Order: sequence, then structure tokens, then C-alpha cells
Amino acid sequence: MLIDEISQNLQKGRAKPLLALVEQALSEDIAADTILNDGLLSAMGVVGEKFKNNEVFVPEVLRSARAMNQALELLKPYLTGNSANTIGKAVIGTVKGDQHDIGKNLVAMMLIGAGFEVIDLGANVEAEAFVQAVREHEPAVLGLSALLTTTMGQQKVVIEAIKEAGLRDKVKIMVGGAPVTQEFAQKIGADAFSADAGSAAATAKDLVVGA
Ligand code: B1M
Repeated sequence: MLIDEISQNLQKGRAKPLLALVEQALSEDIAADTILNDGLLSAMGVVGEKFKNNEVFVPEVLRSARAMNQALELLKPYLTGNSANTIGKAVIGTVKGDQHDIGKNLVAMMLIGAGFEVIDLGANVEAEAFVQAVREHEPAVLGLSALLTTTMGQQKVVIEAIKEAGLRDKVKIMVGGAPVTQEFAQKIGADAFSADAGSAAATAKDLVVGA
């Protein structure tokens, strides 16, 4: 089955056949959501499990991650739709010391789909770069992603830097990433936490509409 082949090729980090299969699935009218959830995200879950158990190592995981990001680019037009009205700007990035960008990229796509103009600062972003981006773009929402227990504390560093710059009351701050919890978000003074990309878009919208 096509979705299984997509999953297998992503697990093995084979970008070329993976992209061809994703294109084939789209041309066969398989929903982008199905390709994403059943083909790509579940495969990254398998890679993550193998990584944890020392069955695969950083180079293999990196190959899968690169293939995943390329596949997401293919899905982007289908996931973001063409929302006519912009409801506000969102600045997003993965915090300093953290290279993980797949989840952040997915959240960015969902925000675009929800009608945000997204300024994506990338991964391994210094607190000061977030401050500068908030000053320059005046976004309604600032999104901070962290995938490591060793980098989630950087979300607090960014929030403190935003406070020190006198910008805290000008922007709503949303945090997320695998080790981040609602409790942690509250503790560090974020306005919101989201566990996944779909709810991140809905939460960001609520933050803006409810503001
Ligand atoms: Co890394 N890594 N990694 N890794 N890696 C994890 C996170 C890990 C859980 C693997 C494991 O041990 N099972 C583990 C962290 C353990 C911990 O901290 N407790 C780990 C480790 C240890 C490391 C290194 C330290 C390994 C090493 O070098 N020894 C190293 C650190 C490098 C660094 O960042 N400084 C490292 C490196 C890497 C690669 C570079 C090889 C690669 C990243 C490449 C890239 O992103 N371009 C990588 C990968 C791919 C993973 C796993 C396998 C997959 C992550 C992923 O993309 N998932 C991961 C294991 C796992 O998660 N199962 C792992 C898919 C993605 C869609 O999900 O990112 O969770 P996720 O995003 C979700 C939600 O979290 C949420 O929505 C997203 C979509 O639903 N979300 C938000 C994310 N950000 C959000 C922001 C929001 C809201 C929601 O608001 C703003």
C-alpha cells in the first residue's frame, strides 16, 4: 500500500523515492492529512523509538529528518490552504541549542493555514533574535518550540528577555514541543501551550481573537 511505502522510505531516509510516492499519493487524491499522519508522522515515531533504543543513530535520523522536511514542503500547499484574510502575524522559532525543526515547521504551516502571516526564524535561535523579531514585526503571537529537556528552559530565557525589552504586553507567547507541558508553560509565564500542530493553530487563533 502506498502509505506503507511512504512510511518505509521515510524510515530509511530515502528522499527521492519518498517524494515520488508522496506526489503519487496526492495525484491519487489521498488526503494530505492521511499522508502526513499515517505515512510521515508515524514513520518519524518509529525512527524516534529506534533512536531511543540505539537501533539507529544521528546520521540515519538526520537523513530521515531531511527527507521529512522535503516531504512537508510538498504537502505545504495542501495543508495551508489559501486563507484569504490574514488574522495577524506570528513569529516562530526553535530555541537556542536546539536543532529540531520538523515540529516547528509543521506548526508554522498550520498557522499559515489558520490565516497567520508567519515569520519563521528557524532553529537554534538566540533569545535576542526573538526579541528583535518581536520589535521589528510586532506579531500578535510568538511561538517557541523546544524538543530537548536540556533546551526547554530556553523558553523561559526568551520570555524573560521579552519582558526585559518591555515587549511582554505586546505579544502573546505560545510554547510547545515534546517535553513541554501545560504545567511548565504556566510556570515559565507563557500565555499558552499546545501539544500538537493542529491545536497550536487553534490556540493561536484563540489568543488573537480573545485578545
Ligand atoms: Co533528536 N532527540 N536529538 N534529533 N530527535 C529527540 C527529541 C529524542 C526524544 C529522541 C529519543 O531519545 N527518543 C531525544 C530527546 C530526549 C530528551 O531531551 N528528553 C533527542 C536527542 C537526545 C537528540 C540529540 C541530543 C542526540 C545526540 O546528538 N546524541 C541531538 C540534539 C541536537 C540538538 O538539537 N542540539 C539530536 C539530534 C537530532 C537530529 C538532528 C538527528 C534530528 C533533528 C533534525 C531536524 O529536526 N531537522 C533529530 C530527530 C529527528 C529526533 C526525533 C527522532 C524526531 C523529532 C521530530 O521531528 N518529530 C525525536 C524523537 C521523537 O520525537 N520521537 C528526537 C516529529 C515532529 C512532527 O514532532 O517535533 O514533537 P515534534 O513536534 C510536534 C509537537 O511536539 C508539537 O507539534 C508538533 C507537531 O504535532 N510542537 C509544538 C512542536 N513545537 C511546537 C511549538 C508550539 C506548539 C506545538 O508552539 C509554538
